[in-house]
Amino acid sequence: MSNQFVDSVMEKVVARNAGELEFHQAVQEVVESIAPVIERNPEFARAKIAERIVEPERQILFRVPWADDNGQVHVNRGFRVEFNSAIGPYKGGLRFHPSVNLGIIKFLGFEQIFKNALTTMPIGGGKGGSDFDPKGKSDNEVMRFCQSFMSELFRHVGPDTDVPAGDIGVGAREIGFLFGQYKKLTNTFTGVLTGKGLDWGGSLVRTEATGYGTVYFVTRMLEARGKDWDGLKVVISGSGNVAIYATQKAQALGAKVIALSDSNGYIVDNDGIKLDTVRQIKEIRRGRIKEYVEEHPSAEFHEGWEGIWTVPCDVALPSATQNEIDESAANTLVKNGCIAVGEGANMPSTPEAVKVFLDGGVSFGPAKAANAGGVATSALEMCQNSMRLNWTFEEVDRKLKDIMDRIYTQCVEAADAYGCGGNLVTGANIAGFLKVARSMTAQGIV
Ligand code: NDP
Ligand code: 2IT
Repeated sequence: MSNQFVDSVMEKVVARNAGELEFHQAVQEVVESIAPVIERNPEFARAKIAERIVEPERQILFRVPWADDNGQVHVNRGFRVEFNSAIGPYKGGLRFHPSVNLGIIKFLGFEQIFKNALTTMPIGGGKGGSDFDPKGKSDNEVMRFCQSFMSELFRHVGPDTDVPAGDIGVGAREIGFLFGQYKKLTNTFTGVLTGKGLDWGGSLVRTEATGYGTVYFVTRMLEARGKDWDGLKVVISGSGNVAIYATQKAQALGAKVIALSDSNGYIVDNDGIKLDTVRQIKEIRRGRIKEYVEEHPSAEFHEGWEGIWTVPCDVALPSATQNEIDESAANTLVKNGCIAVGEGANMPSTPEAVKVFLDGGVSFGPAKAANAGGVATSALEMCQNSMRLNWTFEEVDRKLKDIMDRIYTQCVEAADAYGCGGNLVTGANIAGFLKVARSMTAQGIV
């Protein structure tokens, strides 16, 4: 029955979304996990919850024309996939990267449904973005692009409808330009975006939240093995928002972060990464990670991002992009003694890599649980915007920590309840699914 259910859902998903491999991959994992839930809850089967949840409620594709500093006109494609609103307004980031296509936005939007449910906050799932590449563009070019993007998106979003935020290539600068254009077009000052600046409606800790949250989640995984961060060697891929603040928190808890990367290659500093240098390069200069070795000549730079997983470590926090750890990289990590993996990025491990980790006794924190701290803090930003007041750093950080603890507990309990104790992948999928499935059932066939 389980296999039949998985095959029948997947057959339709593949036929209806041809060529969208990342989307198929994300759906396959969830559908496999929830097969026993459907078997135990016939009302979900009758209401065709699984078949409905894999179909976005709405998909918006639009033209984004803009002119560069030389007056040349460019045309990009904009996306917003409003996937599921059963438990709250659509919520999820915007990704600006040349690799963006509909399948990638759909995989991210689908993951977001379950992640957002796990946060315990009232937020539905959505994702958007563009194949625009902010790298090498001037601030004015980025501003014109963002204004053009929002000139279409504004009619589809709103503080009670759909609330975008950042993701790859979208940080404080882009959120500022997007917010300014939304405000101008609608003449309203609302919490329509999260990740806003602290002077104009942003929340303390949102910048740090995804990286911090991942480290809080892995703290619980380590505790279950009777360990803490003190003295552990940590490898973190990427050197963007998630990687930087995962590094900061892991270091604060006593770990030694020895490697970071970008799409060109990776640095290894066996004395421990000097985060001030990384922040100067990435956040201020918008430079490349290889510039780190100019200031710290005892560190090494290696061409090629894939090699980072050959650096021996106790804990790996993949925090760059999807499918960055394949089966062979996972085998290398296990062989080198890695005991825990926390996914800061979305779907960074291939299904084969996940199997290697689970079979190899590695504590594995799947993305939709481990990196949920970012969107959870976005929901706390929405909360503060609605109340028109701001919490202190300590208050938001304490709430974030509580949320990550509750996510961990939900994953463990759901895995136990379905006879797969210790498997947080299955646990996360089941716990996230149950909340959305109950809500969809209660709300009828809509
Ligand atoms: P940033 O744009 O700040 O940083 C992305 C980092 O990953 C850069 O160092 C980038 O290098 C590197 N990278 C390596 N390969 C790729 C590739 N093929 N495509 C894009 N980037 C690549 O993004 P974030 O840190 O915000 O996001 C990193 C991951 O975390 C993503 O998977 C995102 O979906 C996920 N995430 C982010 C959240 C957030 O709040 N920001 C919340 C939850 C998950 P380079 O500069 O060379 O491109
Ligand atoms: O993948 C993610 O959870 C994010 N990029 C954050 C989304 C958000 O709305 O804060």
